[in-house]
Amino acid sequence: MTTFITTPIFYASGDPHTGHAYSGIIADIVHRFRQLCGEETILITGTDEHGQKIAATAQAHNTDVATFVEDKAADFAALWPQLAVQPDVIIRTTQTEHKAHVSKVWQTLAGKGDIYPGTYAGQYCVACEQYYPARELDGDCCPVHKKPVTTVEEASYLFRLEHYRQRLLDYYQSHPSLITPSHFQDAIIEQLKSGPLESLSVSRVNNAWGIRVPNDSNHTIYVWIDALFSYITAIQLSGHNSAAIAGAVHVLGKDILKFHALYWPAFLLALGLPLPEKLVVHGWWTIEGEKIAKSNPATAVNPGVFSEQLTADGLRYALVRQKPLSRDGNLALDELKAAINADLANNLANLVKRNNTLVLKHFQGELAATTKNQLDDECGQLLASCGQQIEQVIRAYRQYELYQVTLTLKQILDQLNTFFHQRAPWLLGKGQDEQHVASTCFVVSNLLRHVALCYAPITPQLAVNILAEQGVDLTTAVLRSDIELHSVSINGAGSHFQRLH
Ligand code: ME8
Repeated sequence: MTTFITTPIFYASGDPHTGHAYSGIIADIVHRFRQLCGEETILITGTDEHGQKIAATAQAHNTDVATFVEDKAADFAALWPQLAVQPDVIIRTTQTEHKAHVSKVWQTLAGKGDIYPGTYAGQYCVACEQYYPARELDGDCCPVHKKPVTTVEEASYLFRLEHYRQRLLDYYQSHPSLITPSHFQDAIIEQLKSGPLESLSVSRVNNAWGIRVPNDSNHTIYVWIDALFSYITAIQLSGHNSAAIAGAVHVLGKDILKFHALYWPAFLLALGLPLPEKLVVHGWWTIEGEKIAKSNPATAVNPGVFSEQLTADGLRYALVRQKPLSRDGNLALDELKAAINADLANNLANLVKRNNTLVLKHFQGELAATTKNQLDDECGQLLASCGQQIEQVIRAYRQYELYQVTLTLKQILDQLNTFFHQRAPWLLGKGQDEQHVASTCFVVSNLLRHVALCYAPITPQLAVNILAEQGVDLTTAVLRSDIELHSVSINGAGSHFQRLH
């Protein structure tokens, strides 16, 4: 079965920032990990290009809205290569195929009576493109943007969310790890248990920039219906049918949990479609304590700038190394640099270079295969302990615990460095015999090959370079949890990661 890893589709109302980059990087890491395990995955990202907010922003820039979203979509598309994020499908909600798909979805839902005409009155935040119940407001302000909401009462089509409440509850209760981390799932279950769900307003009368409601051109379809179904449009564009949504892993920020955990599965149930495999929910990055947001220019640094300063590998690594996925974290450049220098430059790249230099110098790059039984006890112990830790790394990847992945990889490298120093293979002929040195470098080389594979989803370029020196092609390599001991053939000893200043 194909797995579809998705990022949120980002509003084409501003420049990409590091919060967007983070979602893209997480999704790309999951995608690369699964591919490395031999699974078939497709990475989907895109831009959310309709709605009142985008039309107003384009107007404020004195730009025609179609041109405005075209430019923003191009900015997002240009960002991904700078971050080594490799999407297979970039979906735009202004695409013809998508608009036709959403109209069809609407007709099906309206035909079943799940969508019906009515009126809606409530407190609306234009920046979020959503109504807020009074209990979620911060005074009279939106809890996300901290800006006053507007009271809106207007004709609207409504979606009968309550009709699906029990089925949603049953589904979540019988699939306890659908949302990770689990406390987000607990919160959704509580909300589903707490009483009837209000019907959801799913059209707007005062917004011309959107997909028209079929047979009622006064209304446009609510941007969130439009946006969520882009996941399925993208699946269709990749040659699969809508039911393949069952294999979706949605990566998203906690700000948009409700849309993905309540509305999205309700729409899917209404259409008789299966529900996604997983929601991976992450926390927010702040800069000097302020949430990174396009509405706050001081925080909205282009992630391409960070990538230039830290390298794409460095930025990717630091973002997953600095905090557990679901927590919020503060982005401080000097802290990121310190972690990158300690872990990637010193602990990993430096060890690779020292080991490879010795193998080239003393063994012409070649070390014959040896079985575990032929190795001394110290080597055996190291292999056993690193083997267990590599299993932990793979398990953590599978559970989307990328922070744990980096911690365990760091522990492995600490062990490898300690082993290398204690065995002092550079003292060949000065106290260390050839057998001792050969087995030291043999074990270290083999473990570094596994370690580089484990790093590959996070730091792809660094992994490619390290593996190339062992003659391994990352595109055909498969990550397995058991340690295989191969003969070693080293063809270089480059400096793969320069310290950052
Ligand atoms: O919500 N830290 O788009 P959006 C971490 N179009 N991640 C952040 C972040 C931060 N400070 N700020 C934003 C939308 N993000 C809708 C989505 S999906 C069908 C429609 C990330 O441009 C995070 O993933 O406002 C968040 O959920 C997303 O960007 C919001 O992007």
